Amino acid sequence: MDAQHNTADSGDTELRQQDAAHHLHPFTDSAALNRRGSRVIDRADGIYLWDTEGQQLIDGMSGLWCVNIGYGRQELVDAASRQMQQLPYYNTFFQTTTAPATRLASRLAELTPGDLNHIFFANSGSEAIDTVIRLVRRYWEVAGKPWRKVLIARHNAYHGSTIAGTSLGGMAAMHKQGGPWLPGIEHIRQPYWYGEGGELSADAFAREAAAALEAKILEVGPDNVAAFVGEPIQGAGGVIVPPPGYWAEIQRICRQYDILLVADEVICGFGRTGNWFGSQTFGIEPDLMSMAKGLSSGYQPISAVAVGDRVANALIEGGGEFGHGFTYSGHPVACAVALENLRLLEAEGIIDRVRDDTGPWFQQQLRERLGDHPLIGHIEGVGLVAGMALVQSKAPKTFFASDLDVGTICRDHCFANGLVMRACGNRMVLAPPLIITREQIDQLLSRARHCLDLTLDSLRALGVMPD
Ligand code: PXG
Repeated sequence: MDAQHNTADSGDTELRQQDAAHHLHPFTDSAALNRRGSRVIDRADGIYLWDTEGQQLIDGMSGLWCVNIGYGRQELVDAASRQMQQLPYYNTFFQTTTAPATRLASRLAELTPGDLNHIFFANSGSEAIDTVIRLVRRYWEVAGKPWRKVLIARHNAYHGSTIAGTSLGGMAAMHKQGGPWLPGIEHIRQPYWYGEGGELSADAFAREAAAALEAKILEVGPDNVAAFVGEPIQGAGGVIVPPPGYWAEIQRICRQYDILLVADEVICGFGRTGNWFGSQTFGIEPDLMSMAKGLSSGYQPISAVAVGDRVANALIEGGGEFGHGFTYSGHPVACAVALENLRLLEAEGIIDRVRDDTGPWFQQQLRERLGDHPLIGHIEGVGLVAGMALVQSKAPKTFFASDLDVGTICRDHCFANGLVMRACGNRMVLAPPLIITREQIDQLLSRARHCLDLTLDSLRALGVMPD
């Protein structure tokens, strides 16, 4: 697991030394990384990556859930280059705008569901989440209920890693480092049926998991709650797909208590689930929506918050100056690239194909080809995103002890054998670029099956699985 990369005669030795000496990586145990040396990713095309040692990898994670359109699109390079030549930067603070920022706001207003007609730009998903918190609290001040401050989110949710994003997210490991966290944030249980549903049917569990929201609202006091925030599918939490009925019930409860509903679409947005947004897949109409990643397919850092008429009009008509924004809000190069990305996603029918063809094929093949593997307890997913629970035994359902790091063992086999598949605890997740073909899905799943076999061998060698 901790094998050195073959650095002996590679030209990367110096790069690895510099990396170990000077580069602090995100979400990384630097000591462990530096013992082993970074893998240097060098180039990419379509769904494939190559490292500097010449190994080809299928990128089963679209980078970090973001390269929806795949690598190597010259159109996006050209859009950036044109914009950089014409106007590399101007801000949107001083009663100014740029054509790409305004056009992108207008396009997003068209694409987003319901009356999400107003767009605030930022640069990352975390900043979009900070913006959501500032917007909803400001909204209630302007609406004459400044005591409505509390945001409710879920355990095992991921909403970024700024102070606000970490506070709102429900990642226990993150909360253990560097608090105190933002006050006025509450968490409820996640809708993880396979892991936490016990003997309940999916329907009954959906009702019970949603009822936790109502219970929390009553505990906090309905008039103190500003908003509920949730990912349509929890991505970094391991691809937790809520059982049918959950989201409808969450929306009903929010409406009943007049609580703003926020969908964090940073992963689900831009085709991942077979519609433009996960909210459409789950039939909800949020009051606000955060988005990033697939907005530019990762070719530029950009994020946005779509704001519905109710909140936006209150702020526009009664809010005066909103004291929030970033130097690069609406960066013209990022907006130009995002516009071109959205144009291509639509013009090439990429999202329709995920909904009607490659998404269903991926889901069906996953179950058919991996479902019977001794390590796979359960597979859940929609479109081109899926999560698989690794289990010690299927019946009775027995999860691995978390300190075994079974997910990491599997991930390392994948990396060594030409596949990027991410581990979230003891769940393996896949979210390949949306341009993946049926043949490439077959190739991906063959590699995944092989790596699961290698993981089983490793676990047998450790005496954790029977021979
Ligand atoms: N919301 C959601 C739903 C996300 O998935 C963010 C907000 C924050 O976005 P930024 O751009 O600030 O990273 C995310 C990001 C992983 C992983 O390993 C997931 C994310 C980021 C980094 C790693 O699964 N999601």
